[in-house]
Amino acid sequence: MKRTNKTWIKTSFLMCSLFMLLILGSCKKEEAKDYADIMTEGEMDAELTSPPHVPKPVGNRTAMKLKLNMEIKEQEGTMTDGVKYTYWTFGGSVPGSFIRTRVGDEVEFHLKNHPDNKLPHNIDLHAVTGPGGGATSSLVAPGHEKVFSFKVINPGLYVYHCATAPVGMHIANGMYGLILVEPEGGLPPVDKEYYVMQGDFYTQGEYGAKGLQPFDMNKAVKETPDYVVFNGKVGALTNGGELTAKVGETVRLFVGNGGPNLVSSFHVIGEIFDSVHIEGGSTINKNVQTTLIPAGGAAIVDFKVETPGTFILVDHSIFRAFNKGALGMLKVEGKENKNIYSGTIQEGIYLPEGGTIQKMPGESTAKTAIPKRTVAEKINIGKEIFGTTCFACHQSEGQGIPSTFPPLAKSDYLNADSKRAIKTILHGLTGEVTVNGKKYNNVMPAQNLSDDEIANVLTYIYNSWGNNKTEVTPEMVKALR
Ligand code: HEC
Ligand SMILES: [Cu+2]
Repeated sequence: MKRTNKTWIKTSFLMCSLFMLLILGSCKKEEAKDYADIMTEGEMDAELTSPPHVPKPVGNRTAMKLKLNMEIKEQEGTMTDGVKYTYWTFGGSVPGSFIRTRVGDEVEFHLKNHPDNKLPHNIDLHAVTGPGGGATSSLVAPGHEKVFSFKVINPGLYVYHCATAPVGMHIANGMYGLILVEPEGGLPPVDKEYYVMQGDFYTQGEYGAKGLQPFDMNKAVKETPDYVVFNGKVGALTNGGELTAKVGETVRLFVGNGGPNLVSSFHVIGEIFDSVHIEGGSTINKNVQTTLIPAGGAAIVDFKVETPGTFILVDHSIFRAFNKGALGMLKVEGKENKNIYSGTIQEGIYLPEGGTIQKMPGESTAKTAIPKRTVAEKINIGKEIFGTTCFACHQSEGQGIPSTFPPLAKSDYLNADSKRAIKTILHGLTGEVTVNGKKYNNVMPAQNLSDDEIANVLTYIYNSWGNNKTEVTPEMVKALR
């Protein structure tokens, strides 16, 4: 009996192993499928789009011959308010036009160098199997056109860039973009698709220094950029350029990093990537918070948006986001879903050392009568709140940080209108504001504070650092909530 049992186990083990081997074998074959021999059927013009848009999905179409016309333009553009930069572009945008193909396509690439340009350029596409990724066949002088052709045989999301010497300088000036090679049958459909690409820029003036800023080779070599941005400029994805979606939709971001130097720790504040094509390849990672995108690399991130709100795209090397421009927005509209995100349920001040206004759990703000406070009491409490909530951005003496966080000390903006100041704290502030003659174009998130807390912190600020001594009351805040 024992013996038969053992034999049986042995046999089934052997069978299992054989079976596994068979499965593995067939899997392997599938992965290594050779697309070099796929025949193309028919011909069409490739659709090109500028960021943040992408051409329509390939769907079920067969491999085809794609005629692709790309024009190189050297042109002046805006880096941020009052700051100009001479960009070198593929197709007139930074990043360059998005190219969408399917595996097996044969691309006939026409690279045109506009006659008004000053320099020769070429293109190295990481999706190309061949010398220089096309660079060796595509060097083209101003007023000329070069044609070369290639077959895309590996599915994935790939960077392309100029590779003309000095290569770093051509990339630093914006000469990069993405080419997508979809697998057979296409990527799984989603509701929204967008194109986002990070790049670092090196200017002779510091961040925000006005005027036309020439490229700074020294800073580029030292890898100390003044700007790190999405889609070629500060604020490309804010102030009307926000990406949008509706609650319940699935969103796909094709994210690239042109560099030339920095690696991106790509993150969306308040979202988790349901799936990520790591490095733009075929391996899918699930439930990712931050994905690393190398210079000259890419990733495809998919997620479903379940709650409304503004979700902030950042390079989580976070000073780049708040001080160098690597910040974008995804605005999601629709019905709240309290199951997934409750919003603030309870709020109160936390003063570990003998705080006077702690609240008991469950006590609702509405029921608690706010005690009458003297201006001096308000200033005291307000100072604590400032030190925990506002100070990180506006700094300890309300002096702010040039070009990034406006001052609250002697702020003409603050002193001109206390209602506006209250609303700023209640609802946040984005878009351009001018404070003491300097422009700011950044994001202040809405602050989760009670009427009383806002009254106290503003009274403190108005009674400090040379401001106009306004007293703000909880009633004033309530009226604007
Ligand atoms: C995460 C950073 C951040 C925090 C925290 C923050 N702010 Fe701001 N605040 C900003 C930014 C950025 C702006 C400018 C927004 C723009 O450019 O549109 C701003 C603008 C303002 C303004 C109007 C402009 C001015 O300088 O007068 C006031 C008033 C203000 N904040 C008050 C506060 C108060 C009070 C708090 C704390 C309760 C606070 N902020 C917390 C970033 C922040
Ligand atoms: Cu170039």
